[in-house]
Amino acid sequence: MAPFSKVLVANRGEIAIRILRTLRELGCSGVAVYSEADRGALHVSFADEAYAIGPGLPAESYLNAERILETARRAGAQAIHPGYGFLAENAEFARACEGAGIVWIGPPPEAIEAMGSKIAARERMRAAGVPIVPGTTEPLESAERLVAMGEELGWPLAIKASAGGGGKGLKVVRSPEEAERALESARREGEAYFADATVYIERYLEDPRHVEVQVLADAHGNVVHLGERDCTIQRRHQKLVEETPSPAVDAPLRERIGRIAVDAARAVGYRSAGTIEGLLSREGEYFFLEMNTRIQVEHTVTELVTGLDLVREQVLIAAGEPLGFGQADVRLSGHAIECRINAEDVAAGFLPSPGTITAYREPGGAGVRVDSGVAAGSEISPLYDPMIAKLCVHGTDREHARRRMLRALDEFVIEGTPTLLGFHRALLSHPCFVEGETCHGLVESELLARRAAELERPVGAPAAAGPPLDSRRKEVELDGRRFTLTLLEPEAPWLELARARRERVLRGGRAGAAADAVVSPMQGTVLAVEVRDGDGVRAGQVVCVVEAMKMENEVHAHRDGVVSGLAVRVGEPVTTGQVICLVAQEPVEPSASSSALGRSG
Ligand code: MV4
Repeated sequence: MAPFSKVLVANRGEIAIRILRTLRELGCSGVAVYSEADRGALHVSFADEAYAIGPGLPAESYLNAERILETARRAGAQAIHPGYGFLAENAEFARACEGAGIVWIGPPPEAIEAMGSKIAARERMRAAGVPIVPGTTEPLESAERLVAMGEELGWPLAIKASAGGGGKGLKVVRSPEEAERALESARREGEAYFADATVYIERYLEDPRHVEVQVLADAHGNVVHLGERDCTIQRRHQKLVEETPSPAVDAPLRERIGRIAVDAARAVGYRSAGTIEGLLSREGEYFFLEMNTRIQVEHTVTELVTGLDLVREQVLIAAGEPLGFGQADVRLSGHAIECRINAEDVAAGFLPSPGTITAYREPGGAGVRVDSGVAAGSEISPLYDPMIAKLCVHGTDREHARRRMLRALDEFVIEGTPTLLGFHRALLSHPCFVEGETCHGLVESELLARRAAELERPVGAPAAAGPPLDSRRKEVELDGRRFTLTLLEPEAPWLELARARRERVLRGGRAGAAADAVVSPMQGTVLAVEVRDGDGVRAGQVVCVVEAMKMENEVHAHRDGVVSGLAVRVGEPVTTGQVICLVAQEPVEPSASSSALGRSG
């Protein structure tokens, strides 16, 4: 018997498809919804029925609670699965579903709320005996209090937004001098993104691992954990690679953090699939960070080592069924790794690069799983997350899985937009990853970006250096044996011009001033301007703060000098490559060199 006759999936892309697949296996009819921009999207054709939820801003369609509920009623759906993002952690929507007699395939709204405020969640966990990172469990009111906490706990400290999560709004404060400015910035960010300037303090742990524990809880008081996922490899709090088991967790530690996760879930009366996020310090201490009250992007690696279908478990739990197994039945087998294949340009600082996928072929074979929402001809829209696919592999041990991932990355063909395929090839073959270290700093490094660019090219194509050559590959048979030839021909003359123009744009567009120009590395809005014309600045000093992708990004002076031509104001938009100001190196007389920059302090 199917647990529900019909279920609406309030999401798009790979996760909508992933949920629709499970619904099909369960014998439930699957209903898709789609925005105007997603009329031709793949998830629509995976469903038994599909409904438009435009008009309105396409990005906001999947956030339109009323419209989605109305669609569920119209379609006769008995339940709604929210996937991740959008309405997944919206307690009000969960309540509205239940109020409308539609089953919410997710946790109780009270559990979402309890974990929504990070400060309240910390207090709740502390009271339940769950270890939290040392710091405050009430709002931070002043820079003086921050300085006092630094004296008590030791520097550095972390300031975090109570309404945030996933590291959004995290500021590191390394000394009392930085307190005021960091607090101001953290508050501004909290206000801008969550309409809540409430912040709190934690001791800042150096070089920690991000280790999270998957839990499942049913409506009958059964709670089990399914082991951990190591998500240490991230960039600007965006996870890039996840794996299980963690290279830093052995069986006794797994049992300990598993128990912590089960305690945390019980403390908020949890039900459904959820994740306890934590930090594992170099000394082996484990601290609760926050709980994700949803199915996560990286749940797939847990599925590979447990053999479970977590979405199936969510649906059955929502239908009131008890878990069909206990903790002792959970067997973790082998090692799984996930690489997120995003449409991002590593060379341009992981800039999202929407566009049309012109060619697409997924890898396959033993131990390979691809979850994707695209095919050849699909548009990667600038309105949504630029993730093209999740590439997961399963092997007998970590090294087996790593090599299998490298093989699968080589099989993956995606053309039309830059992707992270080259980045993952570079990262997974780096000794740091091979050794299972934290790789902090490596992800951002110029070295890896260069290596990634080399590995993005088709196999056999020349790297940089030498005269520009256009390469084309050709399959030939020579005396009955197959060869792949790489034809190296001079590139078309216009390509040189196009490249020169691109470089000019990147430098700020004004040839003479190019070396002086501080340019915006991204499109966004100016949140703060920290310098004035005539100011002396040091290399690395903050010139302005640009908000993009809901994150604050500091734009720094690239060298010592004096500011002129300041061309931005608070609240104004800036585009990628736009000149923010010039930092000219003044002719410095030998005797006056130490005072030439006097005003920068
Ligand atoms: C921290 C931290 C150090 N100390 N909190 C939080 C969410 C996650 N996305 C990053 N977070 C961090 N919180 C304290 N008190 C360092 C990070 C962090 C991090 C942690 C593990 C692995 C990679 C990381 C990358 C950046 C920041």
